[in-house]
Amino acid sequence: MFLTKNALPIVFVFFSITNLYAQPTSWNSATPYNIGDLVVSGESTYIAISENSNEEPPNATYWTDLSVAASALGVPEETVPTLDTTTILDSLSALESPDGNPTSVSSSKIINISTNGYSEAGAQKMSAGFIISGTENLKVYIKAEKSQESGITPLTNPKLQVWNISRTSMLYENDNWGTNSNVSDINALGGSYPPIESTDAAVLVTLAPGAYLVDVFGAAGNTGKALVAVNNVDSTSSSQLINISTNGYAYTGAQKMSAGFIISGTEDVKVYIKAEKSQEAGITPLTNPKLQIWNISRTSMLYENDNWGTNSNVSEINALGGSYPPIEATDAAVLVTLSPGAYLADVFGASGNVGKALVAINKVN
Ligand SMILES: [Ca+2]
Ligand SMILES: [Ca+2]
Repeated sequence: MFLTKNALPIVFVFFSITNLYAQPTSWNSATPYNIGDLVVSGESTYIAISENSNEEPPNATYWTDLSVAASALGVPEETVPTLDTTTILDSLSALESPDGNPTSVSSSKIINISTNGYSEAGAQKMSAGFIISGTENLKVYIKAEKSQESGITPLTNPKLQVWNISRTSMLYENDNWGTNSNVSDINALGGSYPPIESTDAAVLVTLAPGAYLVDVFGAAGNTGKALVAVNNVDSTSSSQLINISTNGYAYTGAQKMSAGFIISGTEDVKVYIKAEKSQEAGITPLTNPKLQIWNISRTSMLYENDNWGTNSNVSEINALGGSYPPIEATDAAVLVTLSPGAYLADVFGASGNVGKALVAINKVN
């Protein structure tokens, strides 16, 4: 789909295709099409995946939406027609869902994910993980703020470290955000991006596709509740954030752990959210976590789950495979389709118990 609320991507994609390749033509019932031909039908551009004539798109046997192909391949839309047919077909077959129907891939993105949780000492610190998918570098803004919630013990003077996923290399470290050499760029982000207090921590960095960890802890070994946020602030990169998880302490009531995320774009996104008992060593885990998804104003609870096996679509969760299905039967998860907007995911013990949990938010289409 070319239609998106983001004006820059529209212009970029449209002119790239116009300049580099033949303009896609309107689909015509009398024209024979070869693999790789581009046509416009309705509001979408399609690429032929099989020779055909008089097979009007959408028709998954002969045509694939260009944005779907681009997502499957992890490349910009304008790159798809330059690839060899085998590469395109292989990537699309990998998208086949268990029922044999091609999976639709949303052009909407998760652009911001944050977690309010407790950071305790040592191994019990709060740690956020995230994945950048795609082929291009992505500018991301990461901050660790003293929680401004009421009725909690805040983490004063937080510090953050960005590590590679294997934790063999610390890539960035910041204690107080004003000490960054690019602090003017952080201020220029505006809105709620710059941290609230001078002792909050932040970095604005460009990262290659891959998986990363962000540790948040008190600069003086102190503990308390902090907000860790990872934001896609890149208006040109085709890469995107597809996953973020946070390991943090969930207490009761206002001291529960809460993750927030924003979906930008115009299409619905299938999102998988889970709350797992932390499997880290040397910590007190949150046994039997429960999960609630709220609208951002917290006026409406959209979904609730205690134990993931009770979901009516549990077979779809199992079909996600890999590390997606929760580890324990008492872990919580939902696989839901959400419209663009802002949401909250609350994590807490099902019986008022407390401990460390993992909350993860994944875009799965
Ligand atoms: Ca600090
Ligand atoms: Ca549970």
